[in-house]
Amino acid sequence: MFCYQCQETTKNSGCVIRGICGKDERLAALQDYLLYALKGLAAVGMRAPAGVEDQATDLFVAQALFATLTNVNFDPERIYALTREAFARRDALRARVHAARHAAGLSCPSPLPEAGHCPADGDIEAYATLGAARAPNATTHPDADVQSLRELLVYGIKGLAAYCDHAYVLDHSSPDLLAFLKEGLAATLDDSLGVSDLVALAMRCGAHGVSAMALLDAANTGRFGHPEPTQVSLGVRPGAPGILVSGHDLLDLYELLAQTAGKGILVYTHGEMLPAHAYPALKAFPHLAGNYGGAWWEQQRDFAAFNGPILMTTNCIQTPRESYRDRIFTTGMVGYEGVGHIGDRAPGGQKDFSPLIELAIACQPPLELETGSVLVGFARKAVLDNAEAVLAAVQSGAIKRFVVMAGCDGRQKERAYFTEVAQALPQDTIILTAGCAKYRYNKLDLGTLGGLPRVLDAGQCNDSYSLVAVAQALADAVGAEHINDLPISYDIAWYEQKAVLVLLSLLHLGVKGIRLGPTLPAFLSPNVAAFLVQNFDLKGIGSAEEDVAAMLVGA
Ligand code: FSO
Ligand code: SF4
Repeated sequence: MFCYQCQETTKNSGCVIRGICGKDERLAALQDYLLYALKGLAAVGMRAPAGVEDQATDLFVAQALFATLTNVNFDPERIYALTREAFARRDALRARVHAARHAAGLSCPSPLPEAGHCPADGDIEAYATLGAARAPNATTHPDADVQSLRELLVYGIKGLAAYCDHAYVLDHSSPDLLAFLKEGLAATLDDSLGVSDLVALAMRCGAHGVSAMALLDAANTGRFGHPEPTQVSLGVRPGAPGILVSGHDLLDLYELLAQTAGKGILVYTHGEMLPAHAYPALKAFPHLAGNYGGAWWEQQRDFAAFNGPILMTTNCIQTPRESYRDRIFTTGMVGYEGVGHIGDRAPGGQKDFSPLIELAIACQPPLELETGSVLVGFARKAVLDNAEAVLAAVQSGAIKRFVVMAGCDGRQKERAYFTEVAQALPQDTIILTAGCAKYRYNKLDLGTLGGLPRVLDAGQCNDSYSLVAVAQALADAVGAEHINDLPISYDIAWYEQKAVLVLLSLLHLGVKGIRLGPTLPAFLSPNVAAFLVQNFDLKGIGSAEEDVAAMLVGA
């Protein structure tokens, strides 16, 4: 196997024996073959004349891509089924495209790449063998920079696919976004595209990332209201069993809350579900009891102690320990071999969470891990409602600098850097955060500034959009030409492919001088990394002390 799509890749080079995430060789090969099939399907889709496009297939591509993100789907049979479906859709679409082009008197532009017509037959082991031959290091392009940019594009597209799926779950659609997934995937099979074409595609991927995050923001706020500043309890309410919900899918949480109402069961959030407490339609449920535990990588400790059922709505799932294996459930695109799965909702219906509810009633209450609370809910509306005060504080010099510390958390001890930066930033700075990166400092008492907490938590990683909206509003208010002219520094933590998309989105917006850590992506070739340094002043992280000193003078 060879996989280097996430920040925790072995030796910051590539996982070759088994993924640090737990992905084994067979699953890696099956995922590689699924990606290959999706690229073939996309290549066929790109030839469809107007009127032959197939929105259901385009959405399928997004969902199947989502299954290949880090820590989403560890179920080989599910990946195999998705690959079979990809090939079946490819072959059906190819027949329709062929007939439509023939009827319109159109000739074939060029031969389809192999992925567009290879045989679809094979059992799961045959697919694994074929997939092993399509690992990123098995299909390298002779030009290392083209290879690197293809991977950058694929990982950005995976992040885009995940956010598209989240928005579509809430009935917010965008054919443009799905069309770009197709275009970008097909481009990675096109040998006529060189470095400058692929750089342009990566930037367009970033532009679509901004649109996807805006779409998801509209979907979440349209359905659940605008986040409001909210104190979230970190302890447990005594005496009642609980269900723990993790991941990013707010609709799953909503339906679970509705189905558990009045049943004597408390619902707690974990990891990236923490921001749910700020949404009016979710916080209205009195049995939404608090947030339990830390970031995704602490789940094995947290889930063992929780005692009740756990629902994984999206990434990041880790190998379940025996102590809670029969209490953890997946749903949506998440999967884990041997773990209970809650099926999709029928059109207009709800998911059926009764297996978790029945189990919860028979479980002990959670063990308390900590006490206290954290403050969430500083998404764009909550911050902009305070715009005058924020602006006055900036103009008077009371707020000297904002530091965007969005992104992901992870296991590596080097991530202590982000805690150290948060602690070392002076009292006249504000930290803007989104994503699970916040767990490195959101429980510290960093005080307030001008009536605002010094850590403004906009929400999940997709709510990085809120941070951009705040920066843009601030730039407009002070008459700055570009958000780069504001006193804002970026110190971003990344882990998986949604974060790659967030990075491309920031680059598309022209943000310069981003620090990215704990390491730069292994899939950046030396020349591609140098290009990002030269054109965007992208930097790796240094020591907390040096970086804080540099950020305070705008470097
Ligand atoms: Fe984190 Fe995992 Fe939100 Fe990611 S829980 S790491 S970038 O999946 O999606 O921030
Ligand atoms: Fe390794 Fe990350 Fe790939 Fe898992 S997702 S196999 S940890 S590079």
